[in-house]
Amino acid sequence: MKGLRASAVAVSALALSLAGPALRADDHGNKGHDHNDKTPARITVTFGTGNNNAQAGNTPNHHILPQEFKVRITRARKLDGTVVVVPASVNFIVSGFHWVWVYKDGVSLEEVATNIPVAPPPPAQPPLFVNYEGPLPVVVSKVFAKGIFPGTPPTFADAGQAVPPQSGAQNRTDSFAFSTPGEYLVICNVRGHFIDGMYAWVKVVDEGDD
Ligand SMILES: [Cu+2]
Repeated sequence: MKGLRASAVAVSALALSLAGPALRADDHGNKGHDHNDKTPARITVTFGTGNNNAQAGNTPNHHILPQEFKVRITRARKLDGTVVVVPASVNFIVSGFHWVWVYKDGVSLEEVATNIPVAPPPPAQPPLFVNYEGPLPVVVSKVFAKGIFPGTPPTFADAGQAVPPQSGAQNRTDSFAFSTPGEYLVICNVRGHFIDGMYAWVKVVDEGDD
């Protein structure tokens, strides 16, 4: 009986070591999925630097911070012992009127930039959005995922005006999950914001890669 118990312990220790570093308890005693000392499993990204510092043109606000970052696909154990893949997670903190679009791995900044809709002669207004999904007609979209449309009815689009009365109604979190390694271009689909440099790169790696 005693011998049986010892071998059961040995087997479970072996199972743990086979499962790899993702399932080791970290310093806090958690079965950690986060490699805080290395590439994180999740990251918080500033998408627009707030609607409380409005200024002419607002160019300084039209940025994604950081502009390049790396996140990691991890593994976790379910209660029944099954090991599952946990996507790398990017949480965009969106401030004001912005629209997160993430392109598929392989889509370049140049491709999207050269497909910004052309502005008509004044006094006509330029298009509000970039809305590039690939050469027309689009059969398979080059967009990996889109965030919340900032003009969601009934009042979202006009609730976040930067001139008084200010409102935080448009401030939100858009969370994206990446299950496949690659390099993903993120833009703000608002045309003028993208022109101001509102884009970033997400590099997604799998456990063990760097
Ligand atoms: Cu924007």
